Amino acid sequence: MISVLHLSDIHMGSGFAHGCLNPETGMNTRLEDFVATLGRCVDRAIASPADLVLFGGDAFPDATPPPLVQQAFASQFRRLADANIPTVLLVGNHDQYAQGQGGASLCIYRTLGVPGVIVGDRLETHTIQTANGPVQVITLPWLTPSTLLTRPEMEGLSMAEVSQQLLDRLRVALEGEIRRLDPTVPTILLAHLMTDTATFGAERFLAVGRGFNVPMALLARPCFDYVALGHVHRYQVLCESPPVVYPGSIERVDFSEADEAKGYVWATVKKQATQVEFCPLPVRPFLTVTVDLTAADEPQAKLLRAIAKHDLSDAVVRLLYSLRPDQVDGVDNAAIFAALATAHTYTIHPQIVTQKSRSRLPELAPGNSLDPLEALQTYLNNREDLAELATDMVAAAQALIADAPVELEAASPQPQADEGAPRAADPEDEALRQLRLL
Ligand SMILES: [Mn+2]
Repeated sequence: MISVLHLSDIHMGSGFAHGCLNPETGMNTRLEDFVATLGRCVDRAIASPADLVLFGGDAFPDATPPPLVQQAFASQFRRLADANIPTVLLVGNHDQYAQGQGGASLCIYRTLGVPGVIVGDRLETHTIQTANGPVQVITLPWLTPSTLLTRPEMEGLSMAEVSQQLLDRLRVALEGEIRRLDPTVPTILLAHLMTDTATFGAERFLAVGRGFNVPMALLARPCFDYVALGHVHRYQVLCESPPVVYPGSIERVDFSEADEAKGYVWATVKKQATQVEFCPLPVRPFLTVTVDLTAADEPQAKLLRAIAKHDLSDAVVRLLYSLRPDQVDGVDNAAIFAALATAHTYTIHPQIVTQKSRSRLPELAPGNSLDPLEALQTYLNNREDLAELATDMVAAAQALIADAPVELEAASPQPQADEGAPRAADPEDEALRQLRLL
């Protein structure tokens, strides 16, 4: 029986907008959160101890983390090396350069020859000697079309055809690894991918349209005693036998993960009899307070009451409230700031509700849901001045949605209260400016 600590999607260095500067350390508090949480995983691996640590990929937001972040990450994994706990670092999509081969942010550990650290940047089987016997780990990093196909091979193919070709090649390559396995030794598949049955999380916003789905039939096979996955940020068990598990991200990357438990998986790996346990980590709460003031006689009092209902201490808070233009004078920002003061950090997002914006585009009201292209088309139908550009805009949007290497993370997913240049003539902006939030 081999004890395995399986964690994934660390994304260290992301979400700085949700933190603040710690004056004592000079570091962003969210970086400190991520380091502390990773530290708790390493503490457990050393204390129990684990025979093996598997990291499922996505160490940083991109392949070129700043030295401070790289160092914070390395100093935690160094503790595993010092404790003689073998560790496999798998390369996820965020760890790869958008162009070219190799050079992933994690390859430095192989270059330096860190004892006991294996970098999984290609499909390969590693036989690892642990304190409780040998284990075989097949590493399957994030695949892009260029990993398995040359440019001439892809020419003229649709995205669906490229995905099919990729899957065919993956199937053959994986079969080759499986045939060389020693059937008497427990085997783990460690892979960074999206399966066809996973529930989506924030990862789909972080990397749009670059991947393809791997069918569960390719993963949930008796030759594997445990399938350790990375990429999806929400913890989930996709198959019981063998266990196929996403441990999820270890910290909340953004508000879309507000309600998810965060943690790692402790697996006791045995031939045909692996047991898994999810171990939650105490991570910082993300809290959204939503208030509709449009029908309130005393908007300020209602707003403060709504805030008071929540325990804000140490939380990353966002306050969303809607009000009519004539209520703007009834809101005192200083009192709101004071009411939010116990939060770790907060952002305020007032929305002015006017008859004009309601009647203008009823199709885009909050109650309706349209896919992005329909929403764009609806918008364009209402903008005669953009008629000449409309076809190009729709085509560009289709291209973006289908295949563009667009990293949405650079753009803040939540509009910040102090963001954006005010447009002079808009009465809504004028009202917002009165709230001193533009
Ligand atoms: Mn990923």
